[in-house]
Amino acid sequence: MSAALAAEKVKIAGDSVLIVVDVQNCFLPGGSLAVKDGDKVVPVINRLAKNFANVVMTQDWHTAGHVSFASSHAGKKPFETVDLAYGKQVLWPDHCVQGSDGASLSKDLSIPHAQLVIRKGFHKDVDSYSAFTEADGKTSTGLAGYLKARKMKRVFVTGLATDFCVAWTATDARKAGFETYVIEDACRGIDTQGSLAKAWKDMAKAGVKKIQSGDVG
Ligand code: VGL
Ligand code: ZN
Repeated sequence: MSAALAAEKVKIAGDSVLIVVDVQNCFLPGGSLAVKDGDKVVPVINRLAKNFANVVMTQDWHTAGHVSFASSHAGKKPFETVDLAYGKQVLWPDHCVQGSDGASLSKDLSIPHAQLVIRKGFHKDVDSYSAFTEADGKTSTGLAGYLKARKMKRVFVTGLATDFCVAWTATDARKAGFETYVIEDACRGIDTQGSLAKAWKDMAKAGVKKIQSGDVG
């Protein structure tokens, strides 16, 4: 890191919360929707988490036969899209089915002090990349209310996948009024049809700040 940047460390305070997005077996090597190098985020997140008094984790938590699964749409394959009532939906391999092994958080996460695990995507006909608002753009998960009740002001987002659940969570955190950082080296992306570059562009436009784990102190 440059000397200029080192002087500008982003301070973690009592009103800062680390959000660990979807570090679940399905998104890790060997999982049904494995993110390339997804496991590499785990040691980085474990290290970061030691510096945060406040940690929230999320869990993608779908019904069997969920609308986001390609298998629920005749003739469709994973990574194709369909138009649903709430907009365009990317279709995925079956993943993170409630109560399944694939839906479990990685056993290598070491964050015993995490205070809340928020589950999302549990309505059969609506996806939820964001930990704040479902893909219909209006159904709240309750996370913004929780964080506000806990007097949180700064949100640091990490986890999987950069271009979907991390990006949507970070953008919605900004919309809810939180100062929002995404820690790039604590995330990995899926990158389908240019989604990773687009996600970073959209996040920047929303006022989300991109930093590295070494910038936090
Ligand atoms: C995710 C695709 C489908 C994610 C979840 O965690 O980024 N991506 N469901
Ligand atoms: Zn999902």
